[in-house]
Amino acid sequence: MSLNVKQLAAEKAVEYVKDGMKVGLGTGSTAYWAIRKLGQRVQEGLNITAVATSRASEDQARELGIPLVSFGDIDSLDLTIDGADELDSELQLIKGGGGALLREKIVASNSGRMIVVADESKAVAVLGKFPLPVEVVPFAWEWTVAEIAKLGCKPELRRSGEELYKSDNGNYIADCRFEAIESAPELANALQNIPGVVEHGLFIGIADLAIVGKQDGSIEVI
Ligand code: ABF
Repeated sequence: MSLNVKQLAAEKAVEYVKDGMKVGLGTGSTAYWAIRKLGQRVQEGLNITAVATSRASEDQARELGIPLVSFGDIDSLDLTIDGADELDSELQLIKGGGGALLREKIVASNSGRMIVVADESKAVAVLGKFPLPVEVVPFAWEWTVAEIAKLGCKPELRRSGEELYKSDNGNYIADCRFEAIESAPELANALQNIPGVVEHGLFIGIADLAIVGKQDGSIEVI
């Protein structure tokens, strides 16, 4: 049976959670294992409060008895643990494959620390093979997507069966294939300047640590 490297990385990250912390819960199949482990620690007596980055993570946390608070109750978080679609050696990330990039960025940006949990397939030399998710408002999305394409990618609007996919915030997601992103900060800046772009999945200067699980059972900390 192959090793569950996502679980390996996620459970290591949960060791950073201490009593009394306010914790951001990520989204995706790696963050799932972190939430599961946190739930176990809460049942053993760990005292934390949490906010979630998606409805799915919120539901999982609630089922496990992790105390959830609303954003108005706290002004920041101590630590967020979340997955990524790609990460490089400078801790620049592509996120949003799960569609929760906007909420994930708000939560991570308001955290004292962000720990990324991933398996080794996510660690790359150059970002961009994974199509960069860009959240756009439905109004005039065709024009917004045409502007994004001018930055050198092939955007495709994400679908969910027959329908266009809608994020938890009611927006569309354009998955933008760049192949190789030479300067993530420049691209981030250009995307932010396009009206209609709500947020993009480049996380720059946000992550503090990445815990990468490997198939040989080891863990790399970046
Ligand atoms: C979220 O889940 C994302 O931003 C990213 O898209 C995804 C990673 O998922 P997984 O851990 O399932 O590969 O964290």
